[in-house]
Amino acid sequence: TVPHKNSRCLEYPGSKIKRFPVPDANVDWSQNWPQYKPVSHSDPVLAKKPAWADPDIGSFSPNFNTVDGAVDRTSFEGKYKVEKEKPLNPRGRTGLTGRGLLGRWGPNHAADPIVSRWKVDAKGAKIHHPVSKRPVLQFVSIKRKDCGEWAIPGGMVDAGEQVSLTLQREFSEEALNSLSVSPSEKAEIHKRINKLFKSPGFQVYKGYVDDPRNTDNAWMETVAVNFHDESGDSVSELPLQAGDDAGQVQWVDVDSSLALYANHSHFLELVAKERKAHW
Ligand code: RP5
Ligand code: MG
Ligand code: MG
Repeated sequence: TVPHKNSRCLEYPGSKIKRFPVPDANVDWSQNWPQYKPVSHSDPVLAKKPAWADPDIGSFSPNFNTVDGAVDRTSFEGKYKVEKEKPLNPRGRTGLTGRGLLGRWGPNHAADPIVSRWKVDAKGAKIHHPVSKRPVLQFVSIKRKDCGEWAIPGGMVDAGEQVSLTLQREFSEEALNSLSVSPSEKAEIHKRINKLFKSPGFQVYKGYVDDPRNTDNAWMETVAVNFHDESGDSVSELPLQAGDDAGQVQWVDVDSSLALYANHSHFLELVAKERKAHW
């Protein structure tokens, strides 16, 4: 695997803090590197002890590598190491210790719903890409409020929550924030969304996310699932409306030139391959 990159971004998100620079060759923990002096950082929001976050280590010693009460502390990457009571990022050094903006020590589990449809012309015929000659997929993308980057409308799995519910809940919160619609329209939206998310979907990816918030002791992991509206008459017709941590929402053409948050474009590449779509 390629060494994580966003997890080594110089300036830590939401702060002016600079990570200790980690060259590609020194990412892996197995590389002995006595000069490594990572910066310690926990966002001030964690000091307020929000419900979604762990307490500080010292007063608190969670059961790592297990499902610890309602909190899943297992990693899709296998068993991670715990050193001096702190879990170690399975993909290696990030130049920063502590939790930064993340709530959990170790893996922070998220879910990414990739809702797709075929791009069609006015007559409803699939549009093929002039170069690849393949049909073009579109997916529901949101513009994140925190960094302004376009992304999949994903979010954190709440303690004890089923991932299938997180997928539907986050999509509804971020892309279908139906504030201004009538109760009957709301019911119709609900019906279509329920139906789409009850379909099995295609599990695109399960594992580490190269997220800029990652640290040596806390990192993002996700389950990305594709829900596809093949005939284009279900969710495709719903009015999108940005909500929660999304500033904007729209259908975006799936293409290899997409610059998306974290490693989300990799997930879309896998969707395009699976559906034999343009990439
Ligand atoms: C990414 O952060 C995941 O892939 C998911 O899209 C997202 C979850 O975090 P929030 O959107 O809740 O900030 O790593
Ligand atoms: Mg959210
Ligand atoms: Mg989100």
